[in-house]
Amino acid sequence: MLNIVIFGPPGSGKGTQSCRILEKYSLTHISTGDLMREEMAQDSALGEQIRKYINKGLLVPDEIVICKLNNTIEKHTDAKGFIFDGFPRTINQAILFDDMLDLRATPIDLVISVDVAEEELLKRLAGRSEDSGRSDDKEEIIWKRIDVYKSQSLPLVSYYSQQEKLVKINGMDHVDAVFGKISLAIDTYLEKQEVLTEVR
Ligand code: B4P
Repeated sequence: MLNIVIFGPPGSGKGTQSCRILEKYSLTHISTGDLMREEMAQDSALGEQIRKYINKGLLVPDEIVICKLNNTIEKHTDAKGFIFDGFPRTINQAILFDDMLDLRATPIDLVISVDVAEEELLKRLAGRSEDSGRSDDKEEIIWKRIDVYKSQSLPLVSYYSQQEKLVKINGMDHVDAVFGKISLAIDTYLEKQEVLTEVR
């Protein structure tokens, strides 16, 4: 089982890189953003509740996100591992997630943190807004999402550094170059695990 978290501000390339990672390492992709958008698309009461947060650039309440995530993990009993895209996003989510994975004896292996400068984030998301149809890709909401990232999600960098799971990747390059750096980090981790298994 290989569990990878991909972490970063909105527009840092989490979704873009996740698609490549899952293909190369045969992982199951869980994007909490996609789970929220799927619920909104169903026009359910829960979807309406979620929409109120997303359209303001705010995080969806932890209990909603965690419930959706847990149900999705449970559907994939045959998964060789997961790429968690956009989750966790708060310290509280990270603590609950650690407990959840402890119960399954499948801890997080690596947290890949993708760093991108603010001007570049704005450029990318403004570019995406032209054809994504995403209600949260508007300039004023993008700013709010970046603020929320800084205040609520950024503390996760030290949370996972303390657990020695964090790898920082410069995401300012071309998509292929960023993926090359991420692959190197994952391969290095897997090689270390192999050596440790041989020694044991
Ligand atoms: P997400 O769906 O995670 O949205 P995101 O942060 O914008 O990332 P995304 O993966 O879509 O974009 P990417 O950086 O790949 O979350 C949306 C909302 O859902 C949140 O604001 C929140 O309200 C809610 N939510 C989700 N998870 C939650 C949680 N755990 N708790 C609470 N609420 C939660 O790409 C952006 C653009 O950049 C694309 O157009 C892409 O083509 C481009 N791009 C990517 N890499 C590039 C590169 N290297 N160079 C140039 N362009 C690049």
